[in-house]
Amino acid sequence: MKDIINAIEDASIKIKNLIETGDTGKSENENSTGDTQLKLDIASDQIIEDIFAKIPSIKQIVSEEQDSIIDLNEKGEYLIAYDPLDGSSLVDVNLSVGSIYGIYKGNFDAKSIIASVYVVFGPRVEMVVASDNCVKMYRLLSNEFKYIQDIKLNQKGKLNAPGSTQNCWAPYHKALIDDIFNDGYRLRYSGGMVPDLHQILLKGGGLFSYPGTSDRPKGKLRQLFEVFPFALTYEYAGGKAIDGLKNVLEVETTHIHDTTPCFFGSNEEINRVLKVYKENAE
Ligand code: AHM
Ligand code: MG
Repeated sequence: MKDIINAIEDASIKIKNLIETGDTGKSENENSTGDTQLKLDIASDQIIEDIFAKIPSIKQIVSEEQDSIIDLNEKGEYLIAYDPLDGSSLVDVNLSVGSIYGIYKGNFDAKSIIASVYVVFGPRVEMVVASDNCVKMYRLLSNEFKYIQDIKLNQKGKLNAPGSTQNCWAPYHKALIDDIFNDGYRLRYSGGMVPDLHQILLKGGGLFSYPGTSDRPKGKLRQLFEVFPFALTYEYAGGKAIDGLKNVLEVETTHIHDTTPCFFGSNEEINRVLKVYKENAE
């Protein structure tokens, strides 16, 4: 596993340079989800693939930016699903973005995730590794990632990050979000799930939601590349991640690009979501 973390560190230093100097324009291509790829998406995907291709312990990789799984080493132990540059459309307005990696053993599904890593590219570059039941944060200092702290969530937080388009929310979801604000929670939503979820983790707790909506009943966020890796991080930090009705790490994957509604947070906020969603389940 150490070789994979080292590879992610190397890729992140290259991606940091790409973000600082690269062209933020659109490419001619669409990815499997139908999003127009930015040149930055394609270039960061290539950086990661080239680096992972040299690691013998990696059996297969799959990227949010690719249509299918790439076989690397028959004898490799690990499968890695990654989103090379999540929130890439925020680079041109100079907001934070991130990379997300889910490390799986056996299959690309929730039951098989064993570790996850995300990297935030903001005013500072930070890497958060969830493995062996703990969450550790590192910071890029003089071109090396140095350990800074473990991350633990409180039982309850103060931040609310409600994703997607409000006019597509179910009425009970809107009522839930309104109630949370009426209890004094502060709005914190940048449109990049990496910095938004990182903020909730570091400020002790709160709620990030990306529900199923009238236009996207299964939400927007992708299971393998985005949701399962962060679900593991939140669980290991002492919080929870659900799809509304159950632990999101019980959601079945039928296709590598499947999406799911998702809620990440500290325990009190997640229990609140569960109560409302259970009362309103058909
Ligand atoms: P991307 O992978 O195309 O960058 O999309 C994922 C991003 C997440 O980072 C973020 O939470 C979400 O899309 C924001 O979507 P919305 O603007 O619908 O709230
Ligand atoms: Mg993404």
